[in-house]
Amino acid sequence: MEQTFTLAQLGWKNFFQQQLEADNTLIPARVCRQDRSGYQLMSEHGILLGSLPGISRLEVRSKAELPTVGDWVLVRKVEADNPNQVIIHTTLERSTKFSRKEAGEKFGEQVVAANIDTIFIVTGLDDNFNVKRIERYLLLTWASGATPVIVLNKADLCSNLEKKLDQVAQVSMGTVTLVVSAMNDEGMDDLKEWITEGTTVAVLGSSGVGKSTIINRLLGYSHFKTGDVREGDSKGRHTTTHRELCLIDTGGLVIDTPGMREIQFWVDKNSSLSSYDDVESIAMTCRFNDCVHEAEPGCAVKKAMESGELGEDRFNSYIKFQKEIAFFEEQQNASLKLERKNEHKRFTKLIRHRPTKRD
Ligand SMILES: Nc1nc2c(ncn2[C@@H]2O[C@H](COP(=O)(O)OP(=O)(O)OP(=O)(O)O)[C@@H](O)[C@H]2O)c(=O)[nH]1
Ligand SMILES: [Mg+2]
Ligand SMILES: [Zn+2]
Repeated sequence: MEQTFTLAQLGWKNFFQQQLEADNTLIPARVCRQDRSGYQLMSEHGILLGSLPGISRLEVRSKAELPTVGDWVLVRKVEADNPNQVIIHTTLERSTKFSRKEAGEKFGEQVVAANIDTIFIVTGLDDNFNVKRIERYLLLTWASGATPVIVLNKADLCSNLEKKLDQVAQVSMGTVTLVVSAMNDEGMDDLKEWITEGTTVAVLGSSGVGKSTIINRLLGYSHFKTGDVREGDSKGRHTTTHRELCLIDTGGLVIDTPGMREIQFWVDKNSSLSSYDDVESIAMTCRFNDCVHEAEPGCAVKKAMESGELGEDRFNSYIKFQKEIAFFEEQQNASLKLERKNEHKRFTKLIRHRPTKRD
């Protein structure tokens, strides 16, 4: 018999219930995968295959508004050869979203995963270990609204764990950090504690860190393809090419994602700076509120660095982040302007092409 799901199993919450429309012929469903053939959805009616009505692609202001993995949508069955074929009517407002800049030259927002409670930030404890990268993922995770958990995988390949844990502690600001080995099936129960019924966990990290291997372990079978890593730097080969949400049979949902080639910001300044609460709260007590912490009198930041309360590395990365965010915001705004301009063109075109009475 075909597998069906309860809404609670799929992560349905009050937040979504409140958005239900009066039209109760619409069926709520959760996007688990998207490819050329359409959207694969999980619902009380089993697995459905959804597509968007033609017009809706034009109606959205940016691609980020189109349904993505993890989204809740309202669908309607259509008369088709395949009884599971549905049309996506509405995308419900997201409770959280993890975004990044689109890959390549583009500057649009790509929503990697929607409605996630927790993000596993996975790093390998092999040659690919990189604290700066963990710090970046943390920043993006805080901006997403989800709770980060740092997962240090491949413990079986690590001989200086204490040192690496120290390095992580410098940037993690108390974020839960778990040491696991998917290969040896170690620490998987610690991960499972975060994947309780109805919660959604996105698994993020660069290629080759073992995201798919971990999820296969959690599932108990090899659902996702895994690939080997390069000798020397332990980098992966971009084995996973699709994002996919799946249900763990002990409850809870996980999203496998392709390793990010380039991790780039898509954030707004205010939410991102909250990951530097420690520095920000010291800076608040500087004498001048436009203090740049260089040579100003009464600079609390300088003082905190002298006393050792604030590490110099931490301060430097804060300054670097501020610059990166400012730069990115500029780019973001420029691309938004361009998008609006193109949108304007499109609509004027539409109007111009409308037949007039004289025709
Ligand atoms: N030694 C060791 N190898 C591991 C561990 N976990 C995963 N691997 C190996 O690391 C390689 C990459 O694993 P994947 O699961 O494909 O990595 P991924 O993060 O999904 O990579 P992409 O899909 O490319 O983003 C595979 O050869 C795995 O067998 C581990 O705990 N220890
Ligand atoms: Mg993978
Ligand atoms: Zn200052």
